[in-house]
Amino acid sequence: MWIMKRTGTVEGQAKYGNNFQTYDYFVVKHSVAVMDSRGDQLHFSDAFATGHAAFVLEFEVSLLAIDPSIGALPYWETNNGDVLTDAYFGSASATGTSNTVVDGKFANWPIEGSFSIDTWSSYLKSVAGASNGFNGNGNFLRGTSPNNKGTTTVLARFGTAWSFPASGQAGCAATPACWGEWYACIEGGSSDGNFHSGAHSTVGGKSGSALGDFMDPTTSPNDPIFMFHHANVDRNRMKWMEAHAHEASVYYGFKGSAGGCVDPRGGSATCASGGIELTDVINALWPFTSDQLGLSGLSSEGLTHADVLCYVGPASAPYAYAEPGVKSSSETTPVPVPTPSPTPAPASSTNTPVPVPTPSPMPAPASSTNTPVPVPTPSPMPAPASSNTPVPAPQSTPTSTDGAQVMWRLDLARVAAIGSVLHLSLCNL
Ligand SMILES: [Cu+2]
Repeated sequence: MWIMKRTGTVEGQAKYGNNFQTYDYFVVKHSVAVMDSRGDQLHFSDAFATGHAAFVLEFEVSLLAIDPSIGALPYWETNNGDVLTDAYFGSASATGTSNTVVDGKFANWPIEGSFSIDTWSSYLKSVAGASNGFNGNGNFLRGTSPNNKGTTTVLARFGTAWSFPASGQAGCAATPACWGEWYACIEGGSSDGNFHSGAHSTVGGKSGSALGDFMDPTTSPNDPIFMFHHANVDRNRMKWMEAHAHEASVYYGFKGSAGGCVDPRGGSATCASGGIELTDVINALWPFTSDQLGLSGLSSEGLTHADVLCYVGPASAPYAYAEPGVKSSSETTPVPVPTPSPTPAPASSTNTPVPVPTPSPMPAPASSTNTPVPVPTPSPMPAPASSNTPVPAPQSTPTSTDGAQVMWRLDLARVAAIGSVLHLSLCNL
């Protein structure tokens, strides 16, 4: 991770290949998603888990491009002892001047202090109805909403250590019926508290108008603990999906904007006005490609929420999570970053066979239940629609001269009716 922090994009990609990205690439990408003019593309809605799954996976792919022997991105099992120590992530509250983190493996971790979004403009796509509202706070790579007036040039934490019991995690993984209910559970719906945002606010903390970096909702990836916490949140998503495999054919009840919003701060968050439906490209202003995520089952320049549900699920993702206490068999060399808990095992190193993603039958997006033949949401991406969307296995050979596109539409219509029935019974739509 220090190599990602210290190496420029051109140099890094020349050395480690095109999947190398700088650490700040991820901070800025997250910030652009949060400040999208349509509303937050990654939080408060059904888009949270698909968006962060893509985000963490892209980060892992970049990390492994530098050193494949790491095996996988470790996760922070939040019940597994105190990792906010010198041995791991450094202290909270932090012990340096102005609450800077000066101990642990990320001591004096730099925060960009001469930030300009112009540096990143080549990554931004043109999307109808959307524009980027992020340009840092002053010269800092920190957020403006809420205003983070932190001015330290290294990572700051004002909060305290935090843990969330394994029983609470297990409850969220097992109990909620549908996708949105799982999200509500991890955002405070558990009797054990708030599994996702609780870490951000408790560890990050604030002092006056300066937010701890992990608490700044726009630029929270500035704190490296973000990646390890979100790997664990993603582990919970995987467990929930595994426990609800019978909902796979209806995209686990993903409802997009129809599912409403969850505000972990207890307010009334407004859902984004676009970008969070099942067939929308995730974070279209700065999308995730199948190459960036190391997905071989599809080819896409802009993955949709549906794509992630199909290709980054328990049976299809290019990684899997080892249980706490179980070492990945890929750990033949010491892991450079201390692992507070065992690393998730990459698919190739587990005993569990990982089937080639088979996104059939094609479930119907929630919004399509009244429409026999849903039309895919127009995508700003240049890739053809048929490659952007999981295509069900053909049931019969199409006779139309329109070829694959017609086949796809027919199959979608065929399962749409089935899907809507299941949806009604499973998710109360
Ligand atoms: Cu986030």
